[in-house]
Amino acid sequence: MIAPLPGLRLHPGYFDRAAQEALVEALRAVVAAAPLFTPRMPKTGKPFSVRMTNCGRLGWVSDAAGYRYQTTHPDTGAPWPAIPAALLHAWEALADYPAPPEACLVNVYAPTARMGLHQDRDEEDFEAPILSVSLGDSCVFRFGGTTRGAATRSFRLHSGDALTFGGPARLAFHGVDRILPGTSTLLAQGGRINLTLRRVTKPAPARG
Ligand code: MD3
Ligand code: FE
Repeated sequence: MIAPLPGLRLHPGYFDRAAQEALVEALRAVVAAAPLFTPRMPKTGKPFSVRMTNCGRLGWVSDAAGYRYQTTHPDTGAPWPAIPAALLHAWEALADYPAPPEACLVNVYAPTARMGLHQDRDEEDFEAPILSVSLGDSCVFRFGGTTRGAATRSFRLHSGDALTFGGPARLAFHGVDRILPGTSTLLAQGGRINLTLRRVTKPAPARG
């Protein structure tokens, strides 16, 4: 048994079924304004198995030129739609951080999609936690230490779960080993959606 890194907080079932359905409706509007795109690996251009979009002032994108945050959709050039209010409320309740999130990455997993072990380090501000919300089919989530070689452990994330990653967990390696098809009835087509809310820039210091 590997001790989890301090700073990881799991809130199982934070969103009840009605709240999950409302989030899916809000995400339909997000995807209508900002269509899903297939990110590609820097340099190789190899496509991710996960499709993505974003809401918020800044969106995370990846293509042959690299990983970055930008204010516009890579295909349409339009600004990203607003972050749904229910997610802003969850950030206020769970993030313990004095500034709002700037980016909400929407990852859409088909039943065979996965995400390799990685760190999230394209942000300027590592003091803010990351808030993740799972919807749809459960997945096997893998979580390790702050070096690639550190021991990892895996656990399942279910529809409606919220997690915050702050402190040492903010820079932990993590990934999604696999989706567990047929474990949720939330999404008619099956699969999984993950929402990741992040602060990207450092907030202006409070004046006093
Ligand atoms: C731990 N997404 O978008 S969410 C990502 O399920 C990403 O789609 C996965 O990793 C997904 O970058 C995992 C949980 C998560 C998100 C960000 C983290 C865990 C994290 C950042 C630091 C440590
Ligand atoms: Fe990540």
